[in-house]
Amino acid sequence: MIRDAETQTLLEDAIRRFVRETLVPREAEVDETDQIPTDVLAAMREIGLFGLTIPEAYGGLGLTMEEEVRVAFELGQTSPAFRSVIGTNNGIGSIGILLDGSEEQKQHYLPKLAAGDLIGSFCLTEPDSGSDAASLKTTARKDGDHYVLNGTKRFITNAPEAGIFTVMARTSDAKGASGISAFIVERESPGLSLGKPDKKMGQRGAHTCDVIFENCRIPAGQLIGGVEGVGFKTAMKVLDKGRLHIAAVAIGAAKRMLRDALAYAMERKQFGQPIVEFQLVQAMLADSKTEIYAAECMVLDAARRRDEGRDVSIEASCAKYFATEMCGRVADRAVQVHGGAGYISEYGIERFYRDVRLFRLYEGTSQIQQVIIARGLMRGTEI
Ligand code: COS
Repeated sequence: MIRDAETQTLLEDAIRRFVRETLVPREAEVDETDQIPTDVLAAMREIGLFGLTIPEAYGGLGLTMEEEVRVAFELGQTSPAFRSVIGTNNGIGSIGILLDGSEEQKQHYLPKLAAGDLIGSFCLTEPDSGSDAASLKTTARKDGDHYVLNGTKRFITNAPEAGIFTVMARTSDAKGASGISAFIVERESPGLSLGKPDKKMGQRGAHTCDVIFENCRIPAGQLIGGVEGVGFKTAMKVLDKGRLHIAAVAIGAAKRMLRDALAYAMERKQFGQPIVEFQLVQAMLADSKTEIYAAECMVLDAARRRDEGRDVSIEASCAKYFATEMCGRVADRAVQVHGGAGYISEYGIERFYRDVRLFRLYEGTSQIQQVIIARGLMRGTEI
């Protein structure tokens, strides 16, 4: 549904207030404890953050892509750990079901995901299959009216908290993408276990770990959409949308870091004046603003194209590539503007510097986005 402009503005204002009043004051605590406090999680549930993108028919807010990226510009302006906790339910943990699931699967799982009563997770990456996703080795063997899964999935976001997993696994000996199917696997399935939580560089409070399948039996009805062999395409469509979302979050984070750098530069005095008066500092601020603006225009354009029903695979990769690399440059400049203060935890900018590094890696590295864009050009994508 397309909200009227006034309702959308109210939603963005409410999220902006929630970010500034409720989330920002708890950022340092989340980084130190590696946990999102339960009262914050409850407040996120209360204002509907887990179901932003799930259609209203299934209990969510049903945001369009443009509305979603505008909300992500706001949510991005605090620790990405908060966004990550709701990220899978709004993104990679629900989109596969939404795009390719049967009506029964949607009705069974989406309302619980939208309410935040169930956490969804996405299992594509494996120890030997990262960028080359079609080389995955996890198998799902049909056994009567069940499938039996074997294999290990790696770096799975929100796995420690998840109640369901969208799992890509091989259902035939066909090589590459065509042998892959997608399943919904419940946490309590016999033969499913979790590895130890990963110790990450940043985004503490958002948890990842291995998901291990050892003769894990699931009912055959858990095959997404009831069709074998199309799971890789489901995963790619999920990532097309996810990449636009990550691009928008990276823009939010860049805005926050620029705002913090500007505030510091106006306050900090050297050589008898605020350092913001020095043109070399001004250049870092101006370059950051220019690049943020460019990325914002890209993401909004790609989001509008997707809302028109167009294929945005290439635009999503362009947006993710540019916005996340831009965010890395802004993070680096923000630390530079802070000088020594940028390197100690008190000012928070070193935490952002660590947190945003992940944007250039997950949901496809920058180099994978370049590959997708270049292949598109070779196939005739409009220049
Ligand atoms: N939407 C729909 N279908 C798509 C698609 C998309 N965006 N991208 C590819 N496909 C289809 C192709 O059309 C092809 O179908 P046909 O065999 O019917 O022609 C099939 O999927 C295989 O595509 P392709 O040959 O391009 O696959 P490759 O193995 O060459 O690799 C890349 C494709 C590199 C793009 C893929 O492996 C990838 O995205 N890797 C990164 C994975 C990633 O982001 N991991 C992050 C962790 S998950 S959070």
